[in-house]
Amino acid sequence: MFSKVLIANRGEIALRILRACKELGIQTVAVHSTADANAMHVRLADESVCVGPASARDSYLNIPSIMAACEITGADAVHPGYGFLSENARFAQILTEHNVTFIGPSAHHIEIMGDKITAKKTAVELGIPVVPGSEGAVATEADALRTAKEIGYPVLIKATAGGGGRGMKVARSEADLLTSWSTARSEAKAAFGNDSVYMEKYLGKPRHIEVQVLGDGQGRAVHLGVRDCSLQRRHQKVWEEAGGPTIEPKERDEIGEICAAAMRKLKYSGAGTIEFLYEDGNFYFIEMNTRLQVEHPVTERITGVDIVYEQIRVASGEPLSLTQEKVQFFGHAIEVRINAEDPQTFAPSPGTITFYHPAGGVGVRVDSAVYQGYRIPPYYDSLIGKLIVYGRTREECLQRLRRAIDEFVVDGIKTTLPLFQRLIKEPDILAGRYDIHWLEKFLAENKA
Ligand code: MV4
Repeated sequence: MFSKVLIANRGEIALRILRACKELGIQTVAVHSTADANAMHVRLADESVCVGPASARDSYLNIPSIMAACEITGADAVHPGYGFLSENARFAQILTEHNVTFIGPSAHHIEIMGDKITAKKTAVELGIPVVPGSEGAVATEADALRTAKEIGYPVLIKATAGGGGRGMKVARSEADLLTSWSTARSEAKAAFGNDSVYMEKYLGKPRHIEVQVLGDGQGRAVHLGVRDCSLQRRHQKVWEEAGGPTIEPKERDEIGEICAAAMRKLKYSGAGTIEFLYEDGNFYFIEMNTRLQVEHPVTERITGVDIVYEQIRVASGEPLSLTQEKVQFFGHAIEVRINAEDPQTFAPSPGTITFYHPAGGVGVRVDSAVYQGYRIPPYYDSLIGKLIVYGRTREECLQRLRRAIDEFVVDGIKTTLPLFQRLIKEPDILAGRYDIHWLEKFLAENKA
């Protein structure tokens, strides 16, 4: 096991990792920007190193600075959290070359999944169902026209180097196709420095369902079931569920086992999430995230598995502590993301928290790194906490969520809590009747 882990992140996820390290008896090193000198993750770590100025690019994304922090403190591993350097293959490679363990998959696996065409080809080879589409890049006008005709309209053109929704264009008919294709190419070039695009059948009303996997890099892997993350705005998830509501246990086990078997074949190491679109009872792979995700606690809640503990264990070379038979699912969990944002416009709302009272009680978990008097800096993403609620049934979970939202007080800034107060009254939400477009339609129709 490691003796000292450097946490290359901030906010609630830095705390989450710190807590796992403490429970494992591992020393912790926090890194921070000058803007985060008073942050909770710095206070709770055994040691801390300032790695640069406020701008993330010069601090949390600054590889030489973070390498120096490893060197100075003698850390033997780095946990990257999510965002920042978590899916940077070069960072994983550099750490490995300096005999510091990257707590995550190999640079090779990060790279494969970072290129969306390679990811999809790999998925096909591993027997994971994918969205019908082009075989590889669509490089010429003739190629685009022919492929779209084969797939059938509407089609979606996606950037090979994209992901998370950036660089996509829909073509509804042949009349739109060449414009969509060339726009997608130039946008991809501008955003990623790579104009390669590919094409897929456009699914009109899917749900976003993702499978949590864990592998030990030695050919053992398990799945921890699915999460429904369809409630999103501009590719930012807002509310995530585990335990349903649409996916039956049998379907969950089938898609889960396909994913776990794929990870065994790949000898995947660490936590990963395989993202699908789900429509009319079918799963279609879209991409894989090779990191811990924001919404991992809902899976932890319904399986009892500590995902961060497992990540650290397998990174240190130990085999996975669980087998698929030992993974059991109980009840339902929902996470809502509390962002420092205006609940109507979603404009960021940094500032000082003048009063803070998190919800508590049975079935409630709060992952946050804020406290009363904390000043939220304007430089980073607006997530200030996650409220995770459990119930034996979805109904019980929703009742608890309702009372937990009522209990939660964050004063001095605007937060997304009032949005959840509205959502929890919506018949579609209560019935679990929503797809990836539901929230944006709701917001457009209910402008206050
Ligand atoms: C799609 C799609 C419809 N059809 N692919 C958006 C993010 C990226 N991960 C993939 N995305 C989509 N791919 C096909 N063939 C619709 C989306 C999509 C979406 C997916 C998941 C969650 C939210 C979304 C919001 C808009 C579009």
